[in-house]
Amino acid sequence: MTLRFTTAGESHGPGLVAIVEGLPAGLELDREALDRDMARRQLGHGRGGRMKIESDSVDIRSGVRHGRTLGTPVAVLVENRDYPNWDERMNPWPVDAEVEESHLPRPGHADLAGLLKFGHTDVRNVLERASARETAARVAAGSLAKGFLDAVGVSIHSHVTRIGSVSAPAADDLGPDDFEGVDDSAVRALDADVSGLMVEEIDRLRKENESLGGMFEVRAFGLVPGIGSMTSWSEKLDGRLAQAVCSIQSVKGVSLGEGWEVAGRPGSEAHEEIFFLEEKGWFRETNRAGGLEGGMTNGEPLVVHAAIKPISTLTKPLRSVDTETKEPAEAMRERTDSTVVPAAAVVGEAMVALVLAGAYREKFGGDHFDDVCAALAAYKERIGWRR
Ligand code: EPS
Repeated sequence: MTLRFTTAGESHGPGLVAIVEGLPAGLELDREALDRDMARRQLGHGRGGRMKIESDSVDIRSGVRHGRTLGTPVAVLVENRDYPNWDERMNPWPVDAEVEESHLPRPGHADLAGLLKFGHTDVRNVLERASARETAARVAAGSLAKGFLDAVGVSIHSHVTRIGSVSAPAADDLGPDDFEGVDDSAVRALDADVSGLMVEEIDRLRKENESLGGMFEVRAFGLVPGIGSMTSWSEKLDGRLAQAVCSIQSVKGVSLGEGWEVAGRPGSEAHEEIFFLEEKGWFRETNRAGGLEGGMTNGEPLVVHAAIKPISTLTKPLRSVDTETKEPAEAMRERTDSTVVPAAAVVGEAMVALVLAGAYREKFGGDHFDDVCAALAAYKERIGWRR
């Protein structure tokens, strides 16, 4: 048993759908936590006009009864409240209106490669699905995965570590409680001063018609060792996490723990020495590996970093080419955000949760949630895990 999910939906179509398969039966879901995650993804200084239109809520269409999972596929629907404004342009059926095509691909977007690949003439046929609006469905799916993980003692948190040229100071030993106020920051940064500087940076660059990228970090606490496997490339948890996080729109880099930093250090300053105490069991005093060794969790907190490029829709467009005339032209101009790094961090939590929940399902199996708990308890007993 694993956890699988897929999403469907266009940015300005009628709505988004996610189907999550593989949750055990009998898992109690927290409706407020689901709503909270959807709202958290919509926060963040630097979002554009669209967020004033949408207020995302999750409509569960299957797989849940009276607040508990049935062990069957869970289908969720997130409506696009902007759709009535796009009814003619995005209607699934032919309309009695002239709908203008867009022929001005944006550098950095999926527009041109998608147009060539699928043989479309209208850039909209590509951008609608490439849009980061799709992440609303991922967060809905991820929130279900988080619910499962929470029930087995794993919590997932995120914060923004960089926006444009403003970076947060490195904070190595964060615990779950350190993330309590992070959603109160306008940019989901942990430090109030840094948060203020990031807001200033966004405002300054927005005035210059620029967009901004940045970085975020996701941490997971409470993982047992041995999730994932060193046995095959496809089982390695670090590879699975990197793929999942890199699949988030605009993410261009993923590092695990101090992945980039240890590349330049001697081995003696790169690894986690191993300790054992009767009352504590196995433990480490450092976590440069970000909780992963050999493609498996090692029982320390999981730490994932992602780097995001600036949004490719610019209010001062870059040079492009009209795909019909082949003449030089400015890229298309659309309503847009200045930065999405705070929202992307919440999406990062969702993707990490989906990978971890899948790996837990593979390791501990079970059709009912009680089976999962029994298998997890037996495993902890066998390895002498005391946390
Ligand atoms: C997006 C462009 C903007 C964002 C959108 C992602 O939408 P619009 O083109 O309608 O102004 O607001 O993100 C969301 C709608 C969302 O819910 O996150 C893009 O091109 O990726």
